Amino acid sequence: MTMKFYFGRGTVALASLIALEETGITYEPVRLDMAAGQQRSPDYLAINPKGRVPALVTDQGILTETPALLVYIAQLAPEKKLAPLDDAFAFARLQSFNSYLCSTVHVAHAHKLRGSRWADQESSFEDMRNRVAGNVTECFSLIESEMFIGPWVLGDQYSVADAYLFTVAGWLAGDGVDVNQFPAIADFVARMRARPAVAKAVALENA
Ligand SMILES: N[C@@H](CCC(=O)N[C@@H](CS)C(=O)NCC(=O)O)C(=O)O
Repeated sequence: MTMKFYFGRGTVALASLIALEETGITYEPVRLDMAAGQQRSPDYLAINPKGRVPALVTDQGILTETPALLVYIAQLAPEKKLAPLDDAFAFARLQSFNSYLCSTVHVAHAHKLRGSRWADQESSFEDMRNRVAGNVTECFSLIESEMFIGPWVLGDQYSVADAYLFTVAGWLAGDGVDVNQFPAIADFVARMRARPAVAKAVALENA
């Protein structure tokens, strides 16, 4: 069975889309119209009851959550070395990095447009929006100074964590944060754009 990958424009699903393109595996990309709320349609909720992207439909079942998808995709093509599969410590570092993006950086960013997840009053949304640039800056300062080894996230070996960092870094401008205050990340983003798999994934997002 050909895997189906559900994604939306401008979402975290770009990370898994890049990873899929890096593997060269055959899959069917399905783009949802997020602005029209297609992620909450009954048809899609039957695939992912969370009403979010990404979702990957495999012959064993459906996978959601970016950190899980990324290591799964890496393991589908071990010869591409998209994760340090035979080094327990390095693999844990990959998971640590991806978990930080998922549970802290993405959540900090989501306070800009998705305040209704946490509060009801318009004044609360404004309060949350006002914290986004500062919180995201704090996260990226830590990534730049402590977590990112270079030239890639884990050092010399390119991995799925790079696809994830590239995706989340793509939200900086919209969050009111200038990527150029993080020189290593700005250089990383430019090098990522030059990768054919990244260009293909970005084109699929915008097609
Ligand atoms: N923890 C999930 C988060 C997925 C998520 O929040 N996706 C957003 C797009 S970036 C979404 O589908 N939002 C749709 C909505 O909230 O209606 C992951 O990392 O995959």
